[in-house]
Amino acid sequence: MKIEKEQILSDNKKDIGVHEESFDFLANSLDRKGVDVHKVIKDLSDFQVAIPSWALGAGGTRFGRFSYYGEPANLEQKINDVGILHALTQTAGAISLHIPWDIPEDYKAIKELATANGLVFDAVNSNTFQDQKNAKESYKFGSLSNTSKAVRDQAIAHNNEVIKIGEKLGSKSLTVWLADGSNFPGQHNFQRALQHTQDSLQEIYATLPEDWKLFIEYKPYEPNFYSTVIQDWGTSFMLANACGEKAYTLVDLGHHLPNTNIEQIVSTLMMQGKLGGFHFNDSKYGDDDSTVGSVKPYALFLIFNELVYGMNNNPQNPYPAWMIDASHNIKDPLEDLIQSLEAIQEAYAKALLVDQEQLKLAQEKHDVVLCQEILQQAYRTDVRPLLERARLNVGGALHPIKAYRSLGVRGNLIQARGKHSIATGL
Ligand SMILES: [Mn+2]
Repeated sequence: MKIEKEQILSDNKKDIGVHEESFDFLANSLDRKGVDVHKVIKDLSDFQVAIPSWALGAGGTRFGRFSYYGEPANLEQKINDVGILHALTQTAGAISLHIPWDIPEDYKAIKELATANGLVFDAVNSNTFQDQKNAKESYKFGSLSNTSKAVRDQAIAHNNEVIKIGEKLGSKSLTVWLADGSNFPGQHNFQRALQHTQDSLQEIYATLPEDWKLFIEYKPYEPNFYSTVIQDWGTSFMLANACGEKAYTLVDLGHHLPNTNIEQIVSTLMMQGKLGGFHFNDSKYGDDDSTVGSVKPYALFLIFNELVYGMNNNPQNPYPAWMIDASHNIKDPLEDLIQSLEAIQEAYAKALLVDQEQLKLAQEKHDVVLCQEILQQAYRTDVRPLLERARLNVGGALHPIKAYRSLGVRGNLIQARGKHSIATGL
């Protein structure tokens, strides 16, 4: 199924009057405050978030998995699904492939399909957290950190293979997330596990093409419950530095213990020029894969405030690679992703409204009350008309969820693919 521009245009007509009224009201009031509304809208239109190839089917837990029906059964269908998201939101202009779940068979055809859907290939993701069919060695006790050289070599070779696949697609970065860790005290010699990981990452880094980046994720626990080898941003940062200037830390919102000050981590990494990638999701307890902005929207805004500050003030930090990293257990994955994209844009728009000059003055005067007022003034602004206008300007839907439903997308997908197609992935 492909959504045509005309379908979106005609769907938009129903709500255009209400949009124009609310947009004019907001634009006038922002204009009076000295906000360059056109610049904000342009920034919103330019902001593109990659969709991972594993997020398009229903996810599950160790207790079960419930299909959502009409799931994409192959890479072509996954690209089509991201194309649908992009057509509606004009914000999902990239796809991030997971290897080996989504190895293309015909590279030329896959690239053409992506281009036809307005998509580029973002970071490729390796997988050394599961054993693959016919694999000689097992990752049960770790991959890049394993005490066995044969296991480490197999994991390094896999990452090198992923880079080669990414090169053929036009990707420019490799994301490494390791499940490596220990379940019980005494199981690991922490120093040896970390040293092996560093040596292995350096070997992978050595084969990285000149114009590529290596992103290193961290996570405090899960699937191992006593220790994780790359447990926090400091460890990731240290490993990135040990690899070289093309290696960066990747922040995944779900990979922190409750109440961690993620905005401060973002700020520190950007100051050091080492924030390479960013994975969006939301959580209450841990890596819950909740819809972005559904639990802690104010925290998301504070994080975006630091991202915007860093993008404006830290030329030493490259433009980060953005991706949604969540699995969807009970919602229609496409609707969940639309909600996430909307929440990301909303937090970004609000962060763009923060009066940085006034905030700096208030900070220098130690006017703590005014500092909070300035942040919350931006946060409390209903920016949705700006998002609508940003989408409208580039052919997207005024209200993506509404359009998705009125165009009967899921029904069409079920009709085309059948009820019981299942996507590869989590
Ligand atoms: Mn992630």
